[in-house]
Amino acid sequence: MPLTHEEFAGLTHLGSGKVRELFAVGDDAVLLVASDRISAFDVVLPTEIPDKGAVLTALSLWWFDELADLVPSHVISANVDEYPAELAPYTEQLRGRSMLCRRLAMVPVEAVARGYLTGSGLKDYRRTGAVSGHTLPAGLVDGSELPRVIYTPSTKAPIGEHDENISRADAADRVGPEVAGEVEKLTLQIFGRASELAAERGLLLADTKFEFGHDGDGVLRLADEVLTPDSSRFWPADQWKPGQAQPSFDKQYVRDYLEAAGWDKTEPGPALPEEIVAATRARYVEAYERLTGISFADYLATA
Ligand code: Q0Q
Repeated sequence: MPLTHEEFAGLTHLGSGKVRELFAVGDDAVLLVASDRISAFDVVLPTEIPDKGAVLTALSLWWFDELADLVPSHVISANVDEYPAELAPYTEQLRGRSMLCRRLAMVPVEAVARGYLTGSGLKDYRRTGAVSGHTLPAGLVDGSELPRVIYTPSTKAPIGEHDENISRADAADRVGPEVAGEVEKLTLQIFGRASELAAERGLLLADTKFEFGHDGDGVLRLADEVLTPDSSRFWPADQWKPGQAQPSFDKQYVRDYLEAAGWDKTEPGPALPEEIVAATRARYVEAYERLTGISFADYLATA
């Protein structure tokens, strides 16, 4: 069965994402656990992708290191053998797929940067000609590269609902102008760095979502997962073709299978055949290895 918070029954469960779990560890730390679950069209599918949680954890950890000169992160450790004693019963279930992090006071807006127009941004653009208050040129289509990278904050919707894009002014009203400005500046800086690195490796970073929070000393830290295929849209650069839905680097095999199966996109979703599972696992591993230059086998061997 997919890893769920019931497998960690002795821990204090703080929340669940579609494919991740959050636990409290003492008063000052949290444990982020990434499952092998995969979602498509907003539905968590019944079939797991082996090692998906470990690949995405490895990728977040690598990005946190890469970005450390721009912004501190919330990570305390990802070495399960150093975790607090209360986690000891779960060491092997946590190995490679978890991060022990500082417990932060989270900034209550999603920090989204977009270099290309798709998803909710495209939807808003088609309705209003703008996204989060950024008026865009006429004639843009699905997958269009934007004239410049834009910061499009959104609300943090409960599970099962969609985040709502808000204006930068609204974000400032919610979190204060100083924090809003710092979050925007960091989001655009990080996106610029990451999109350059991805492009050098043949991947277009279309958009991504960051979460930030303040630690006990008031330091703003980059939190959650970072620049993974679950928090970002990565497209193969050599297949980029504006005017249609772009192939997802990691989920396209799953999406194509589900469309061909005639699934009506309601829960629980069909089981995935093993060849789709294997090909999708390979895509996650390829994304990690292409972006980091590190073999996933080496990561697993040292986790
Ligand atoms: C925190 N989340 C995300 C989540 C459910 C992930 C709150 N360092 C932190 C973090 C982080 N990261 C959070 N809270 C306090 N300190 C993370 C959205 C929610 C499952 C997985 N929400």
